[in-house]
Amino acid sequence: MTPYSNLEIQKYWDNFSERWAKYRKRRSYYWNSISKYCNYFIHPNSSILEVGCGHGDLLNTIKGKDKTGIDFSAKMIEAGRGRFPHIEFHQMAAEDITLQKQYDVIILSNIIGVLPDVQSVFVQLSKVSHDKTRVIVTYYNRMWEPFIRLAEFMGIKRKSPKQNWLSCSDIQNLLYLSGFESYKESRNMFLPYYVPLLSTFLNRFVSRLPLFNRMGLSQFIFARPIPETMATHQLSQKYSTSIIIPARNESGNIEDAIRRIPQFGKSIEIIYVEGNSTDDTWETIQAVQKKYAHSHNIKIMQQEGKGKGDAVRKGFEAASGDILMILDADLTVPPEDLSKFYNAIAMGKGEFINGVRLVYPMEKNAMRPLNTVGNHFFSKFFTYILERPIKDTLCGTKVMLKSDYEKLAANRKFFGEFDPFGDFDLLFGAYKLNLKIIDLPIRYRERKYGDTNISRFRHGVILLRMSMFATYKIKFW
Ligand SMILES: Nc1nc2c(ncn2[C@@H]2O[C@H](COP(=O)(O)OP(=O)(O)O)[C@@H](O)[C@H]2O)c(=O)[nH]1
Ligand SMILES: [Mg+2]
Repeated sequence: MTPYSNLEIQKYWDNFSERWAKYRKRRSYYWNSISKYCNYFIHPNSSILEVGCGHGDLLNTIKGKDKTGIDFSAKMIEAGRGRFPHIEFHQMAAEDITLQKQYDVIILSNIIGVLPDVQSVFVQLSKVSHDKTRVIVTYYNRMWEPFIRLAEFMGIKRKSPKQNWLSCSDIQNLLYLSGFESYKESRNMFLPYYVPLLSTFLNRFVSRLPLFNRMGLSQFIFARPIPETMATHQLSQKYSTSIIIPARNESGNIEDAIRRIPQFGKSIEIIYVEGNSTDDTWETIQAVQKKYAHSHNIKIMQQEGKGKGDAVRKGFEAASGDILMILDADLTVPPEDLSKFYNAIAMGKGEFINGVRLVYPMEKNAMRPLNTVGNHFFSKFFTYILERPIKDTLCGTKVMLKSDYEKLAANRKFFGEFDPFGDFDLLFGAYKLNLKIIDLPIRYRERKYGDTNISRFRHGVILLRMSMFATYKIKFW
């Protein structure tokens, strides 16, 4: 049964329906900016559900293959069907969702402020979610409450029904209580009206700068269903893994890698990708493949192109495992630790597992001082850009599902082929795919054989240039 307060609100929206289209149109700059931001993270093939869709204006401007909207106001739904015939509409209370489908993306845009019981709505979302569903909650930033009240008082803004004014952590907590974890949040927008140049400057630039980005009016919270806990035997049966080992002048490390990689998951495939070596790395790889043929599934290949990034991409293409891992051939990331990466992704702790060298103290010569300073700088910088704590960007080991990598590779033109090392390419791609990125600390070791292939100054400049480019593509578009 719909609670009494709900009926009152329903009446309010029914009455409002007639003026809704006009009102949305007048405020289209503000509303479109919300669709635009959500669209950045939505794949065009996704199925979308909007809860509290009104006439469906947001759904109409959002990417997606099939779109469904529910709203408890019959008048809103009726008008929506007339305006947007390509959207599937249902008159339905958010507290009692009876749809039979699971959606890739569920959006609640500026509705939680007027729901009498937000938690009971969030609980409903489980019915229409699968493991990889993304929930996007948009809402006013609570810091703006006095200004919005003032705007309503002065008649600049439409008077809305009494708002809940939930803070970001209130919303995250309500999501958590309902079975969802929020893994990323962001804010933007200082001027919700279009004033040529000024709006662009304030909204696209200033509101996205550090510190200012806490104050934006529009707030976005990204959440996903909390993964179920899994018994150890389930975990070990869940995925097969491909470990890609890029190698240039690593002859003395090749066999150690095989000896030290532990057993985990359903099965392991090891892929060596050699390129541009001046020592006998390739011969060693061939010999090791033969020597371990009885016990290990080893593929070997040589790259035509240059650089680690190119080698990793070649290995990823050839991989047949469910999970893709990179292991640097210099074994500075201990191969024994790969099982931690497996557990993290198989348990669903994260969807992109980022190795981190900067948590544990390092072996004395593992990283040169200037590299350490550089790495700390990039860590701060990336935490800002990617809106998640990213302690290290350049650790050799990064892990993701092959199915996600395929989407990342298909979308590579968005960032362009700009990264010779491949680390940023993967991190940015994962951000754009809206994956949950998590750090996994490892103990970074000294190289036992050979020399680094990286030249600090030349590559440092390339990294800076890539960061600038990414800042533009991720933050200030
Ligand atoms: N196939 C291939 N592997 C490379 C190339 N450049 C570097 N690597 C490998 O990529 C990994 C990381 O390189 P490394 O020289 O250790 O860089 P650092 O860890 O930043 O000092 C190592 O396993 C290298 O052997 C390349 O051009 N081709
Ligand atoms: Mg190295």
